[in-house]
This record gives sequence, C-alpha cells and structure tokens, in this order.
Amino acid sequence: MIVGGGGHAKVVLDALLASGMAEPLGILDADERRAGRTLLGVPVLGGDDRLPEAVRMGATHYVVAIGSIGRCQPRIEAARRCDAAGLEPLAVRHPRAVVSEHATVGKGCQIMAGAIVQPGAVLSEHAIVNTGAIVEHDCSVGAFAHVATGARLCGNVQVGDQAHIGAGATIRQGIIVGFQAIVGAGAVVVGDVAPDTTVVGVPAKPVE
Ligand code: JB2
Repeated sequence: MIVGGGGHAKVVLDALLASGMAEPLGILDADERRAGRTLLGVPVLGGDDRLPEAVRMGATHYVVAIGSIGRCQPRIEAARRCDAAGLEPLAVRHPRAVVSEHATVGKGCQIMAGAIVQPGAVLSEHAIVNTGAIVEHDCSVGAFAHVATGARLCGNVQVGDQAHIGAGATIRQGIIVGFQAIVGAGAVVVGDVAPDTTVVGVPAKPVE
C-alpha cells in the first residue's frame, strides 16, 4: 500500500514498479478529491481510514510516499497508522541506484534512481535518499531524514533523525547535522549544524 499520492509518490511508485520487488495494490491519500484516480496505473482508494480494508484486500507492506519537505510529522504519523494496522514497512530501491553491499538499509527506506550509497553507510528507518543523491562511506542518515535530490554527503557525515538536507546541498566530511535540522537547497555545510536549526548559503549559516 502506498501512502500519499502526490509527486513523491509518483517517484516511489516508479522505483517500485521498475524493481519488480512488490506489486502495488493501491494508494491512500488524505485528499478525497484524488480518490478514484490512478497514479502510474495504480488506483487511489481513499484516505487512511481505508487501511483495514487494504489489509483485507491482501496488503502486507506499506511505503510512506509523502515527501513533506522539512516537516516529518505527517510521514511519522502515517507510518505509525500503518504499523498499527499490522502492515510492514517496505524498503524501496530503484534498480538503477547504486547501493553498496556493505551499506545498511533500514525498514521503509527509499533510495531513488541514480542515488549512490557507499560502504559503511547506515540508513535508519524511513530515511529517503532521493534522486541522484550521494551518501558516501560511513555516513549515517537518521530515521525519517530526507537527503533531497542531488544532495551530497561526503564521508563520515552524521545526519540526525528527521533532518532535511536540501536539494543539491553539500555536507563536508565528518559534519554532524542535528535532530530535525534543515539544510537549505544548494548550501555548502562546513561546520556542525545544531538540532532544530536551519542553515542556508555558501558557506552555510543559521537563518536569523
Ligand atoms: O497523512 C496522510 C497524508 N498527508 C498528506 N495520509 C495520506 N494517505 N496522504 C497524505 N497526504 C497526501 O500526500 C496529500 O493529500 C497529497 O496528495 C500528498 C502530498 O503530495 P504533494 O505533491 O503535495 O507533495 P509530495 O510530498 O508528494 O512531494 C513533495 O516532496 C517531494 C520530495 C514535492 O515538493 C516534490 O516536488 C518533492 N520531490
């Protein structure tokens, strides 16, 4: 079951269909106007109140396909609803992502087309490594954190739970990005980022 039926869901579905690892039975979306439509040929069944029905239909796994940039709460709450319904989180990996056999990929992670995840990297549950992003050797990406399109984590970077690394940002080796921190698109991060802080620019500085 795919949870969320917007732009990010389209990319998740494309990866899932290309991988052939599971058959998407349907999509749940909070916006009732989407019910009855299809996304890449997969039907939108309705809202999350349809989870029990999804289980009866034979769904065994879920993917939270809400991007919700910089706001993890909708994704976390959706995951917990699916857990409570008895579904298992599925890790989705596009077949043309490069993922080292020596990397660790947690439950519910999403690794999109063209992404690279190097040896020793650890992705915690529900982390997203979006299209073309690079997670170098020995980096860790926390639970529900999002490394956006084309972002680069050099070696030994630690990204905290629920943090967001914006599109095209670069994080230098060994940097620690704290819990729920946000790194703006295109930023170059050369010092640690405190929890709950937003940094932008080159070199990246906290937003006043
Ligand atoms: O709790 C929920 C929920 N909250 C929002 N449950 C379910 N089942 N669905 C939920 N949604 C739905 O997620 C919204 O009704 C909406 O249809 C969808 C979010 O779609 P949207 O296109 O607004 O954003 P997105 O999160 O898919 O994509 C954003 O993030 C990506 C990473 C965009 O900014 C993309 O461009 C970006 N690549």
